[in-house]
Amino acid sequence: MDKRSFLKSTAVLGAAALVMPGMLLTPKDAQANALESLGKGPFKLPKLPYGYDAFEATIDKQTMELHHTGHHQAYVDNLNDAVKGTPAEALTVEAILKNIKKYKDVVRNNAGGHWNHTFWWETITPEKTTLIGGLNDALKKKWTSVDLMKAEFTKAALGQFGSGWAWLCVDSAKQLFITSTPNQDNPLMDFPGIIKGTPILALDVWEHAYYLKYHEKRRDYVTNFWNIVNWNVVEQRYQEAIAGKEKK
Ligand code: MN3
Repeated sequence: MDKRSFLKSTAVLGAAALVMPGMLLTPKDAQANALESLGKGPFKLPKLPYGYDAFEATIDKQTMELHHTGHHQAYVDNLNDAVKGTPAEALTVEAILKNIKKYKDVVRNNAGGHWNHTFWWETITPEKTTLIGGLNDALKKKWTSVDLMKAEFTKAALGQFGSGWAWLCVDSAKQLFITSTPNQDNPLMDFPGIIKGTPILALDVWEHAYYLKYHEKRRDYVTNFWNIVNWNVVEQRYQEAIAGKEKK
């Protein structure tokens, strides 16, 4: 290949690598987008405390990377766009969620998406953690055994038709309960149809969270999820919830 045709083919490849709307992002494109959008509004994509390949046995690297730099980044960007020039720009996500009825659907979907994913990254860990302490006792008191709690949670995760989330929460009477929400709704939202509570554990059951590895087998994904739960974080959230501490 001479220099001219080399340059020509490189230019064609360069054009093909541009991200067009609706195209499936490669991890590299998604990362470039993520870097480019940093600092463009009050809401930021959190850095993860582990590598994208940290969960290979449960969640593959490509899914982790696209989920973080593609999907979560999009919720952050869309939320920043949606609140631009409004008083919500100065609020925390929690404050927006608490009064979500005041906002348009675009804020609800993207504030929910941003909060839910931030919560989700903190819910999982590649390190082995053990369920001990006050939450362990409370789960057994409520469900007789931790396995029965997991069974009810799995039912909620599988029963959520289409995209959504399954949640383990603490209610205002400090009691544990399990629920699910569609789309990017969550139990912090003051919205008709949502059972309100303080989430302590969540599972993303959107297909984007598991489809590359599990395809239609959502049950296998839910079963494997228990291997990566960060019980230290879930215990801490439980203790804060029963102490009445919540983020403003
Ligand atoms: Mn997701």
